[in-house]
Amino acid sequence: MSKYGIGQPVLRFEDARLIQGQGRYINDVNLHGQAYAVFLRSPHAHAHIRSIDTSAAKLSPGVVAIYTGGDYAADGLGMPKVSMQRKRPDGSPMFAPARPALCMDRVRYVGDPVAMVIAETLAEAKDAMEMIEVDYAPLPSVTNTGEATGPGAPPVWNECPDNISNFTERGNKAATEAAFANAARVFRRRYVVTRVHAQYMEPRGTLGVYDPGEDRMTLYADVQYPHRVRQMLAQSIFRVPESKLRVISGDVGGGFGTKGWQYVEHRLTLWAARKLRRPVKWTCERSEAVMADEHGRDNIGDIEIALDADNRFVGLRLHMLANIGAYVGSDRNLLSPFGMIGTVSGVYRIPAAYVQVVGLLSNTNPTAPYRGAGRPEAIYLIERLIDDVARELGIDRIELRRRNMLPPSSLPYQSPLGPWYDCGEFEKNLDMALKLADIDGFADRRAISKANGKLRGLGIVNAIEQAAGTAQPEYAEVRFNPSGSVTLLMGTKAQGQGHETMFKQILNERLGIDPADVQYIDGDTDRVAFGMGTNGSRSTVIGGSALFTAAGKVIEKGKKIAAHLLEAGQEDIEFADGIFKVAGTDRAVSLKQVAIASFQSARLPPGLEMGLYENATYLPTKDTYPNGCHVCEVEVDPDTGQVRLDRYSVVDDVGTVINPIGLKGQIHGGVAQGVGQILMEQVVWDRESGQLLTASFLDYAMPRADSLTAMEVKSNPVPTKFNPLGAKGAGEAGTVGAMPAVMNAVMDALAPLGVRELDMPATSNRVWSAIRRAQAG
Ligand code: MCN
Repeated sequence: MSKYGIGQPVLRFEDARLIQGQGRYINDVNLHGQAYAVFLRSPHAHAHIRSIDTSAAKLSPGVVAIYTGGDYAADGLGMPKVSMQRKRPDGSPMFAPARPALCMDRVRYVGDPVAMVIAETLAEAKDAMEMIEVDYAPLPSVTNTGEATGPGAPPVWNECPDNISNFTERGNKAATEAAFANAARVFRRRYVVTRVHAQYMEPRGTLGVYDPGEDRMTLYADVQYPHRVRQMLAQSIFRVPESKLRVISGDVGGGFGTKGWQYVEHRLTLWAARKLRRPVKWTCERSEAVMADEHGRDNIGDIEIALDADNRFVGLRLHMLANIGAYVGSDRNLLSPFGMIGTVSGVYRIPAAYVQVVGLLSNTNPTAPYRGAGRPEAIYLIERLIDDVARELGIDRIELRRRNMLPPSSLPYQSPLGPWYDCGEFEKNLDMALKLADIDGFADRRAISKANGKLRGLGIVNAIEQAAGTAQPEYAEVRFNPSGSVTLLMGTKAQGQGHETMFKQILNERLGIDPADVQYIDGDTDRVAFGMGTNGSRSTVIGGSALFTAAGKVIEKGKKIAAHLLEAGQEDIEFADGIFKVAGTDRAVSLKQVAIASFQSARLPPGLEMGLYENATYLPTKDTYPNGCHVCEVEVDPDTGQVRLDRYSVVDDVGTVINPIGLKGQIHGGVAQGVGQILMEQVVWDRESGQLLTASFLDYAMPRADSLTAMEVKSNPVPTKFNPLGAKGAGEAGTVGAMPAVMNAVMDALAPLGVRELDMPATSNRVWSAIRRAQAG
């Protein structure tokens, strides 16, 4: 087995470059003559704009231009399209208000952009921005999900008085009602999933460029889907052929879903660059990011489960309110709560289930997929509920889970909410994780904690999610150069996942090519023919399968050349480990020699086209279902309410593991984001004024190294048969399991004190208050 093949713990090739400061992030890109843009953003959650006066600002030193919504509208550019069709609960069409590039008559959340100032320097742009006079007439606002609809909720849009944008339902309502009617016991709970911001290491940025010679625009931006961004900008905004636009996404310092799509700053800097005939650059500042970006999650789930007399689950019902923000700028703003709610029945056999999701408008930033995009929320709901049910029934929560879990013999399994689980060993994951977590030692550890005046809690969670979906294909191209080295072009876009290493491993496994001979390219629409980009943990499965398929075509063509070179019949040629061989002989030629020969007409069989470059576009036929078990142990100080993460163990099944180190990194990072959300992170607005209270790291708490603990991660791979690699997605799996695992551990620690209700984030203050409330009865 090659040291670079599939399954090898190869250190990331990209890191040597990145840790030496040689990465090329968006803010590293600077062009001669560029001007600097800043955005004036609304200080109000909701206000009517009476007037905008830019006259004094325009005279400020260094100002190149100041644009408002009127200027943009006058140029007649288009709007992004929303293709998802939904309805409102009364059957009327979905209310999906488009977001303007710059607001004209109303602002609808703190941070809504109102004007763009462009100047010779960043400082001059900021100075001028302060001189713009906007006369706002503030309006009542609503930011809180639970208050966004119903009596007294101020409408975000006059055209939609109840703030209900859309409604989705899934499952069999009648069967579920019957299951509840006949059940021995029914349990109901409300769980709140808070709103968070991705807080990438690198805030967003864009550099718009116009080439008058070619009448062509180039957008440098840290986006996850360069080709889709190009298509949207070309077709919907600028109405030019895609060939008139290039999108380049270089190194990206974290995306996590919310750098997925087209932000207004992209089209505005491009538009301004074309108007001004010079590059226009915008870099989001850290203090601007929470105001400027899409956010993640934010929903309230009322979930109910029905059990029979043997404590088997017979029905599941969920009514969810999802806060989608002030606009539906693209399909992305509809994706999170809806797309993945199918896995809310978890790894359990629940014959009847029914889910309703109501998408609510509010005076907040639009929400969009953020690591897990609905799947952490789904597992959070079911796994918290199971713990609460077990506690209320006074039975063992592991036993309750085992009793209801889907055994391998029941797979493939058609869930009542849509997903079709093809394979997995859920109970084995659980057994392995309990062992890894030393569950047998928990009682002793709890006793020690107690002796020290602390509470210890254990959270055990079975996770499953739907990843690498079938909706979009992916592209790969393997290009040999005349000297036998290779250029590998991928339609996915790395944001830190280690794609270069992972794809070179697949190429090495399939073709035996030394990674040192391979140049890796992604993120440039002029160089890579096509791509859907990176989201939904799809790159390894779909991009990797495209690469596997393209490499297969290399082998097929290579066999023809090798047969000719070895003077053998093509059917006698075998290929393995980078060598073509005449079966049963020692006559062989390497792929590299074959590639070199492919550029030399005299060495080719008659009629065979010269060169060796193959590509493939791969569309999977089935989604993948990564799954696993997370076990978390926390210690809580009852005097301060402080939660300390003490132990964390994960057993994951992501099918074939391409790179165990890369996978561990993904699990660690995903768990860290789950821990962050449960223990401290939250975007908060003042309820009355709608003011954003957590715009900076002074107020928005982020996990640090000491918020985490060493993690034990093991794999229990059950390869899927539905892609040639047998891989399942992994990039979000850590977060899916971590949110419920940490919260369940906290609740387990607090249970002896009688605490039964607590929502995230489990900050010291909230935990302390919950303890005091419970003690007060
Ligand atoms: N991997 C593996 N074997 C598998 C699957 C994955 O070894 N069967 C490893 C590989 O090292 C691969 C990595 O895990 O490079 C991630 O693979 P995959 O699950 O295909 O996920 P994507 O590459 O498509 O990344 C998307 C996913 C998502 S949706 C979010 S959100 C997220 C995440 O990845 N954002 C990230 N991880 C992130 N990691 C970083 N550093 N930065 C982000 O923005």
